[in-house]
Amino acid sequence: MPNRLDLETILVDRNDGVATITLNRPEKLNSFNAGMHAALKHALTEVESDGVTRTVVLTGAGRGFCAGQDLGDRDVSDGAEPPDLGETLDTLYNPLVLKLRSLPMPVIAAVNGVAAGAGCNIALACDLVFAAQSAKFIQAFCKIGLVPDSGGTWVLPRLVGRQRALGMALLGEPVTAEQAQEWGLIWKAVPDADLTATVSALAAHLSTQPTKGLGFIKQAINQSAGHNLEQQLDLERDLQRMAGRTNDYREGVRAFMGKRPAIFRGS
Ligand code: LHQ
Repeated sequence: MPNRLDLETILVDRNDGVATITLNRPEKLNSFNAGMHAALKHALTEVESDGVTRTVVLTGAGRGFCAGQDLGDRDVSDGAEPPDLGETLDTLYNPLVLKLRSLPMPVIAAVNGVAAGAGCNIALACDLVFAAQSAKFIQAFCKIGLVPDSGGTWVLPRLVGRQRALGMALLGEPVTAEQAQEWGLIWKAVPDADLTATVSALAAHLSTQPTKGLGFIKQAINQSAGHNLEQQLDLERDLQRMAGRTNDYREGVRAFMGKRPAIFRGS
């Protein structure tokens, strides 16, 4: 499989601490091929290390967010060697999900339209998910004989419980943005026309907040799923120790005591 970097498939806009990453294969509902995976990996590596990005927004170009894997990318004709989809997950999707979850700043998914298959689960790997009211969340895998991947079987029961997770995964029916919000699958459904402004305002706000502290919060919540209470208390202690050594903690307390707005630098 080629792993070339197709930069046109991923657009990156950086502005005042917010990096907006747009999946850009609209004619294929932003489904993933190897080139788009490589470009997204490159973009995420850059925003992680550029020293200025304090919030990441992930969205899609055109009428969809992402329809998962590009199904035209595999030879499924009679006589063709069966593809090793496990390898695709190992090398492309799993590292992507882990990267989104471990970025040391908030990642917002702005789900502008349908999020299907791995596209749905990549949105759910982000920290806060906003969706346009017309967007739909579809665990499409069962329709083509596959298993929800990209963390779907892990995140769904944790977010919405076993029954709804199984309903989504076994039936592959679209879940509306409003239903998704009601179930706790996503943070908020907003009118289509308001999605960009709502997410931009939130991203701008988050980029003025104590970025290191937000990164520690994200780490604590993410790790809680595999911890008992004692382990989690230990983790909170370790993270709080680090948070207490940040400049932003000092600034936050000084601003509170001085009855003035805090100016957080993300350090
Ligand atoms: C597409 C796709 C698509 C290519 C729409 N591929 N062209 C991981 C490991 C490795 C391999 C296997 O997969 C995985 C993880 C996965 O993600 S498996 C699940 C893959 N995704 C799906 O099964 C979803 C397939 N798409 C759909 O069911 C529909 O397109 C949805 C429900 C997302 C949207 O339906 P509509 O709004 O009616 O749009 P459409 O079907 O007309 O799609 C628009 C165009 O996009 C169309 O092309 P065309 O040339 O006819 O205009 C589609 O063929 C193309 N497209 N999804 N995944």
